[in-house]
Amino acid sequence: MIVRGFEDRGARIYVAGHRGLVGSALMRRLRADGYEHIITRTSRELDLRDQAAVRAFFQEERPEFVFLAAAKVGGILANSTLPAQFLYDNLMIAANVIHAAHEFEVTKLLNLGSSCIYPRLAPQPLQETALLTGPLEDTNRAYAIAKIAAIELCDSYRRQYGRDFVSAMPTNLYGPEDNFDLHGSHVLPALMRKMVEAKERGAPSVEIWGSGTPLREFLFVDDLADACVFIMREVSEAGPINVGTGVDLSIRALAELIAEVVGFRGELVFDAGKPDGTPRKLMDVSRLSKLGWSARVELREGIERTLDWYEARLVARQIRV
Ligand code: GFB
Repeated sequence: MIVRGFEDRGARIYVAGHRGLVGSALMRRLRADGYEHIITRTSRELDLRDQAAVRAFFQEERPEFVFLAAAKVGGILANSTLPAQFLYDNLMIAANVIHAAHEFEVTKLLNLGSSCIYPRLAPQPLQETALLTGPLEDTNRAYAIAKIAAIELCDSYRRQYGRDFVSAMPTNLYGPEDNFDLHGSHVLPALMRKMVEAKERGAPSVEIWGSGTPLREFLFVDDLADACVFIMREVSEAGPINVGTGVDLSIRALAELIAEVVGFRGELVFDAGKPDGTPRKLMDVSRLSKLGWSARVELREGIERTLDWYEARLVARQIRV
């Protein structure tokens, strides 16, 4: 068998989760780079929780490179109210895809996780070495444990079988194709939607969950896609690799910035009855920056680009109705 490198534009690349926030950014990037053989399946066509189906898919398609961007994801409310789904779905997806990648001799696999794998009160900024050094944040413990298991799977297949499986841990992501459903979404799309709708209705205020004091770091998803391609090309090591901007801000400051971009001039009302989650989770991104990668899109620019996409989607929907 000829082993092709990732720079070969004819390489067979499977993007698991190609319709999601991360997967769709990867698709944009890989298409722009001229890759000719990108393999995808919707979740209807292939249930990644079904081991036999995943095995049959790998046997049929024989991907050479895999981006594992398929996951059950959501914001703080979805994570804390659906823990069984977050744990089971993500464990099954990871176990099935990573094992099949081993069985069918995938050249390289990139597993995507999240900054919530680190202990709730780990020293900031979060270094990769903080993994498994303390208790996790309660609101997303189930999801975090599934993502930690996925890292361990990659590292174990590397150790036992010499597989080149790597794990990238992005900070909180946002951008086109994000989930704007107010129960399931993360904070940035939720606040964008609330403010766009409040501005339209002329509402005097919007509700922000929690105290507004938690600190979060936000990475534009096209920057993550760029990092994924970089890691696929350049990095072959065990352990999580942090991907972020290295800069964070409070939820209140984020809300003020989104209000400015959207043009919402009403009041921000904080609902202390809703959870704050982790007080802070700023990534230490020095490992990746030493290897030569850093984020490019500033938060304001990323918010503007996301708003353009969201408004265009709203217009498209109105036309379709
Ligand atoms: O983005 P988010 O849902 O997730 O919430 P986490 C971040 C912060 O924003 C929390 C506050 O302090 C929320 O209380 N917030 C304020 C809001 N208003 C809103 C709102 O309208 N919607 C939402 N969703 N939040 C998730 C984890 O944690 O982050 C996952 O649950 C995952 O496991 C993901 O790792 C990246 O940053 O708290």
